[in-house]
Amino acid sequence: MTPDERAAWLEAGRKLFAAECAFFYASQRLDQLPPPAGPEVAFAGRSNVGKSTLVNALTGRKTLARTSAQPGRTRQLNFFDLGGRLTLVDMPGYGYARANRDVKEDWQGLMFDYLRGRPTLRRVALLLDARIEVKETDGQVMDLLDRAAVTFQIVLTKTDAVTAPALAAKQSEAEALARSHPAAYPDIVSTSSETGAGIDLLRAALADLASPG
Ligand SMILES: Nc1nc2c(ncn2[C@@H]2O[C@H](COP(=O)(O)OP(=O)(O)OP(=O)(O)O)[C@@H](O)[C@H]2O)c(=O)[nH]1
Ligand SMILES: [Mg+2]
Repeated sequence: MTPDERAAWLEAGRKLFAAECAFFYASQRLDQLPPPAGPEVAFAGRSNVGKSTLVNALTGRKTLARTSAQPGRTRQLNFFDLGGRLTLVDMPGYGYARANRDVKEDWQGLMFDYLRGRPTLRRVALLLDARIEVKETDGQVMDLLDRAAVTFQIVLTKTDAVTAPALAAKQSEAEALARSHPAAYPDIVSTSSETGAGIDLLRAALADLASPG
């Protein structure tokens, strides 16, 4: 990309995410999803990785998606319409062992079924906490997305909370993971919802998937 192309790319992301963003649907059951319409991007990752906080940071709204210091906050698929051009889906987290067993199986089952079968799902932003080692469940979700041929992009979160060398090591690890999964988008994005680092890059990457403005 030339500097001019890059500036235009970032501007497209800024413009998309400056649009009105509104919550419009929550589902706890797969037969209660909103009818598939425009392109969707889902935010997936372990409980507490920062999915809901990232949706807020991208849209510049502090309380659009509900967040919590306790894992297991988001318990349904929450759908947000971004300017009529892109749907953002804040997902429940996986790997939260303390959830009540039935509830856990219910929402985690929904999540996997959604990821496998949603025709309008254009990409999954797969969040990995920069402070925490990659877990077995992360690998299982990446395998599932490979099998379902759903493109996913690895997004590192909470980069404000690690040292520069630790972040560099994490980025190499994430890039290696992306290379080893056929459904992975090659570029990873390192973000902090706290400082705003990388948020403009992720906005631009997601704007590539949106309906024309
Ligand atoms: N330092 C730091 N903390 C963050 C960042 N993003 C999120 N957090 C914190 O991480 C915790 C979890 O954030 P959530 O956005 O609720 O996480 P989630 O992935 O939606 O969690 P579930 O809905 O439970 O799956 C909160 O205490 C956030 O303040 C970040 O970029 N930096
Ligand atoms: Mg959440």
